Amino acid sequence: MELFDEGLHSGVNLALNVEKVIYREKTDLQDLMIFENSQFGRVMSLDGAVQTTEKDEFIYHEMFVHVPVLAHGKVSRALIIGGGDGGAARQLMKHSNIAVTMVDIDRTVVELSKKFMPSVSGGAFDDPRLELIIADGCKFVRETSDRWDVIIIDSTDPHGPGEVLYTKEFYADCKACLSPGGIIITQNGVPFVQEGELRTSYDRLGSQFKDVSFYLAAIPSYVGGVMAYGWATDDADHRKVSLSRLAERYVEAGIATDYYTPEVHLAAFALPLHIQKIL
Ligand code: AG3
Repeated sequence: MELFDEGLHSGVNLALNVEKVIYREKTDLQDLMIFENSQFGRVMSLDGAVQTTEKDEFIYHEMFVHVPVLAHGKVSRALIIGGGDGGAARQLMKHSNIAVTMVDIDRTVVELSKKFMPSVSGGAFDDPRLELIIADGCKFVRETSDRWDVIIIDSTDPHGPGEVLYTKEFYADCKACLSPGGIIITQNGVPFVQEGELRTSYDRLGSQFKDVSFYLAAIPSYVGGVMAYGWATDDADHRKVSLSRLAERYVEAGIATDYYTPEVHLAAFALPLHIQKIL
């Protein structure tokens, strides 16, 4: 049987059985593959790195979305940079009063996700509250004069095309697109194998925002242990939100989740010492 062999981190490879190739294409922008695996269901990879799997995407996307939205408490507009599979958009759509702008560079990812992994976006692309813009996210935030309460940077890792989405300049442009008290969340890799990336993001986000931190979740298809989400805002109160306040907001939002709970939300910000020492 063919093996998908991810060599994203030096010295470690993630091998997944390719039960069946569903789609494979090298676009102008990236090398894309969708295949079937008995543990993870359908798996989408870009440039040889797992991006999304049907079975564990709920963990990644619930924590990406509900943590900032419920910590903030008054989100009416959210911006997703990347996230072409529609997973983050689906989670945002669970909140009835949120309008979403999504900017992804590659229409192919959107179309293939809709076609071959429909549960990931779950109809989000057909929801009138979602505006999809196919463009370079970096250029978009530089040029827009719009404002959002939450910006979710759902990018690939900082190698190749995704690299610009980890620069100080990009974070500064994002900051200019935030409404007062807004929050930015980033995909910051797996600290155990991407220590340098955590440190760099901490410095770069820290140069722009008053309150910068990380929170953690284990995504089974991302090798190396827990993954870190970057958290950046000028309103330090969001991170200190109480459990009772979060629980109230969670019930009021009426969202169905399979990973997120208010308790998990607060616990995710507790950083093990070896991670604190990187910062
Ligand atoms: N965004 C995160 C990709 C991380 C890849 N890293 C890895 N395989 N360890 C993917 C987009 C999901 N919406």
